[in-house]
Amino acid sequence: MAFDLEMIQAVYAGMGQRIEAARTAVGRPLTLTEKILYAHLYGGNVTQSFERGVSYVDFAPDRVAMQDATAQMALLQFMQAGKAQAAVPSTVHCDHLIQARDGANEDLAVANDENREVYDFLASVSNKYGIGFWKPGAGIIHQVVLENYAFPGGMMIGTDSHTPNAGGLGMIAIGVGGADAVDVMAGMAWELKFPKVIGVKLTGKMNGWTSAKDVILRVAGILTVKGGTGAIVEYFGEGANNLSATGKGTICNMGAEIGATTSVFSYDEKMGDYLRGTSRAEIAEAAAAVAHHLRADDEVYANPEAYYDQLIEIDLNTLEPYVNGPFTPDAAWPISQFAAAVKEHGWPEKLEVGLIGSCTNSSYEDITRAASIAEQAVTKGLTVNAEFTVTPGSELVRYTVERDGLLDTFAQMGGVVLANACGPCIGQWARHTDDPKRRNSIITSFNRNFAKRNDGNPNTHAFVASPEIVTAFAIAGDLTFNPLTDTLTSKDGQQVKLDEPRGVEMPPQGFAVEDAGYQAPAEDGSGVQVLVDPTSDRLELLEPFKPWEGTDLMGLRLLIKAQGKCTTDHISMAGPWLKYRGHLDNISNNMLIGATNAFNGEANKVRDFVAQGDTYNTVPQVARNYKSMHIGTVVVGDENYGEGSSREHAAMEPRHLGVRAVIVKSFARIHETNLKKQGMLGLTFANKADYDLIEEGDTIDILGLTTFAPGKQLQARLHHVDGDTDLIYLNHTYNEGQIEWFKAGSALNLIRLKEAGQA
Ligand code: MIC
Ligand code: SF4
Repeated sequence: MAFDLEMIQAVYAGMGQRIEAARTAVGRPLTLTEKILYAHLYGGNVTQSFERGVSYVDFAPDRVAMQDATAQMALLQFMQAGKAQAAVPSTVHCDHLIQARDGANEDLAVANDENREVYDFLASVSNKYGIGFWKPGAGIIHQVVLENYAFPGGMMIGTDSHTPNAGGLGMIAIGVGGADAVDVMAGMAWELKFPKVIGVKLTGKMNGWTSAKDVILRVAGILTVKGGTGAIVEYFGEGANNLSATGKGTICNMGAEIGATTSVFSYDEKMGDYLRGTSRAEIAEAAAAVAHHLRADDEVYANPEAYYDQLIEIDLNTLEPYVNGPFTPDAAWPISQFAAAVKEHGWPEKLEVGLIGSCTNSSYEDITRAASIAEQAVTKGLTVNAEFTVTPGSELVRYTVERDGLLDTFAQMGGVVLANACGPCIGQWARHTDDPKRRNSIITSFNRNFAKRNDGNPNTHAFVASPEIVTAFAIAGDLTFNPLTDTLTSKDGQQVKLDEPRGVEMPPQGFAVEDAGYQAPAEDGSGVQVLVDPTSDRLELLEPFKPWEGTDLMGLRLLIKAQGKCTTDHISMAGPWLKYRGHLDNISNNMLIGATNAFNGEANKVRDFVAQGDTYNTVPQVARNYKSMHIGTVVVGDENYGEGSSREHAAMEPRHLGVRAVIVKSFARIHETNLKKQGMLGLTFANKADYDLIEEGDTIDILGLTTFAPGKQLQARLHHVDGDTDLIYLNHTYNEGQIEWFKAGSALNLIRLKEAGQA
């Protein structure tokens, strides 16, 4: 599992000169984001300055990480690229496919059995292409990356939207779709629009019940789910230096929920502590030696308004704990106002389950703080009124907290320890309930709370908070409880108050683990066979998508006009569907089944205009019907379409089922790129009000494609059922290279043509 010290030293050795060149090119002091980005230009030399929010830039990330649910598609694509080895250090992490039901050991055994074919596939592809493989049970990708691979000033991409977690160790870590990972593993440039930079200045020091999680819950309330789009969030100020590296990780992790490209902290002693504590003292030393490169220039901190595109200030002294939700992570309630909000909105007051852990909140510090509350359930003689689960982020953390007696503490309050995996966070939760449709409330220390995400029940109101707040709520079993001010009645009738949480950043006896779960790849993988059974329902080799036909697209059918929130969970649901992540045709049966049809307010019920008798059917079925008649389709959507996950299935499924264009009011970054990579048209209404012109039964022509060019609008002609037509204008963000992807049918088609010397 050895981290790559030489690679890291090489990054540091080149940094000074590149940053100096960047400062000259840009002509002003640099933010930390700019330093790291300019130090990672593809080709190395800094010869020009780039405009934030405008220039497309080629980067050379240091690493790639993939989790099992996205790695399947990423590696199926990589296998088509014709390379012998991954060009940069890369890892695969088996974390998403383990279903939480009875507890860690039982659930892991079931997962190993049920997913054997997929795990064997991932292990053998990894072995063949020089990719490190973390077995099921080793932990959640982002926690394992933080413990082993993240380093200050580095740059990585990961096929998961919470990859930014590594910003806690000062890394620019960006969530992408699998096709992007293929570029980097193939040794090609990875392209990103040079981001804007949002500064968040943290002053003061947290106290009492407030934790790092509350910083990001508050920021989410300020910026909303789309406020970070196209930007990197850079945290600084004395308050930042007081936060543990893992606390910083929590903040960066959940930056995904505001749409940020990533989030990052500058190097400080807390990062040094964490690196030393996780057996990487050499990196701490190397980083300390270049610490001036691992922070913004002094002028930036002295006058932040002048250098950041937007500035937010948060005073940690007065920051309250937050509870965010339900159904969206940016509905932020300070704890002092939460009970009133619960009453006012009529959310179910009884709390049924509290769930802690996940990639967001699994550190030693998190566990100790939560345990200090759990302990009081016993010492103060309290009844625990909700179910309680713990998902450790990694085997390293789990082993260590078990050794230190903390898991026992949770067990004593009735907690169930689940496998080191995503579990309930991604709907891998066989929730014990008598009625899967009941209105109910749960609270988690995870990051997302979209409808149906955890247990598939649209009536589950999921709230997000810190682990210690979740634990306190689980004891109370009541959402109107405020642990800071309210008392609970003990078993012997006393009114008792919970003491403030106490945490320990790093284990006093150090981390320990018996088997971390890592498998190194073969030195020479050329002889390794990767087998995919042609009859498998879990894995399917990919067929290249067809290139563009060279004409405008005439007579497309409107498949669905989606209304309101349409996240990747709505477009390609997770939970039970995760098992088809390596089989494009099978997983396509979940396409857009969660999206609300604007014409009838229902999910997964759209009109089929070519079926016998003009009927309604499910979205995938209607798409298949049009496809079988060679009729292309269009999906129309609302704001921030495709928010949430990096899963490229949300782009590949529509591509596979014949959707040609996705036209929306606005996109989330990763999803927009995923559409482009798969050869789709991802377009936005030039005039957002034109969304209202789209009528049920429309056929749509997409015009202007023969002169498709960067910055030049396309048009759509809408043919309504009553014979009327409308001509509307569509914006796009395709650059020259991306237009080539569209023409070739996908980015991968272009790579393949290039490998074969035909492009
Ligand atoms: C998520 O949190 O939504 C996931 C599941 O980790 C996804 C990745 C996936 O869909 O496989 C993400 O965040 O990118
Ligand atoms: Fe896993 Fe949840 Fe983290 Fe996504 S957010 S990586 S599903 S734990």
